[in-house]
Amino acid sequence: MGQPVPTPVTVLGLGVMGSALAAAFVKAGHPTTVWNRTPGKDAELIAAGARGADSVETAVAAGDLVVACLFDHASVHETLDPVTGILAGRDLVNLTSTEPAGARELADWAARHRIPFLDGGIMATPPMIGQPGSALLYSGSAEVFDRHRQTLELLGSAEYFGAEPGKASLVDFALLSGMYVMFAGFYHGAAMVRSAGMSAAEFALRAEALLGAVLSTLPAAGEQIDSGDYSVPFQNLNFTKAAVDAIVSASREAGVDLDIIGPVKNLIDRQVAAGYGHESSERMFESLHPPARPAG
Ligand code: FVH
Repeated sequence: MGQPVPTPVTVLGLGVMGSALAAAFVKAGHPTTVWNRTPGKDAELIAAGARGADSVETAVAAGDLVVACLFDHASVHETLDPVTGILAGRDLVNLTSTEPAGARELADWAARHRIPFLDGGIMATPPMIGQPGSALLYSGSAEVFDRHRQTLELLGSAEYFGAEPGKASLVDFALLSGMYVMFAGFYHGAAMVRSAGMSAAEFALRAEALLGAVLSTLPAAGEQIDSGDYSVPFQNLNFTKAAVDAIVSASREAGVDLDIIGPVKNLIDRQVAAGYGHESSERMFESLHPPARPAG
């Protein structure tokens, strides 16, 4: 039996990320057609073996799998609304960063136009595409995911989160929120130590070591949050409150704004005021008024 014929892929959007995606498909031998709104961004890809299309219509017509990697939700509609007739029956994977509600809206739009649709979130930077550590999250049509799983794995590990089209985007944004808040905490610390003459670069080495070490406690924290039982503390809220109050005071002394650490103190204070000081610090999660735990 011969090798399976590689799926013809179309990539719409040749920004830094779209170009990296297209390059991964070309490298793996997929017939790859590329299109970009502003001409001239396809030269390297064409030199590597891609076919450049001068219109969205031509590009879409060339692909069994159409990957959109555009600026935002509005640019996806601007690009695809005029070509729904040609897209009908072709598999569309949207890798443009789109909010969950936007992903659901696109899924409804696609269903109305008979376009099998999968939404995706990219947990990687452009140079990471196709390299170990690149991860892409998908939700929407299981059929599209199953049909193209091997092709999608060329970009990074491919994880499917189910038929609800907004779920991959929700997980994507939840992960990014953790990342941004962690970096903001680093910026706060760097501002504090600057008052004593330490550079951010020097502080970063220490922060990297500490944060790297404590990250391994996340799975246990997640399990405790899911259980809803905070009665056995790893570190109790009274202890954490004393530490964060001291950080607030040291920050004031260093002349650093409390915009980042202040809300953390508020989360703790609300639980302590409610009488939970002897329970685990993970209880500050409850200050966020999370929705009820899923059954099971
Ligand atoms: N770059 C990254 O690290 C992140 C990683 C996580 C996921 N994001 C998302 O990927 C989408 C594309 O990101 P990008 O880095 O390729 O972005 P740019 O280099 O700015 O390229 C944007 C492309 O979108 C085209 N475009 C913009 N507006 C329109 C429009 N109205 N109609 C058609 N195309 C449009 C733009 O074309 P041009 O300006 O060259 O004509 C670029 O091809 C994005 O959702 C990230 O959040 C990347």
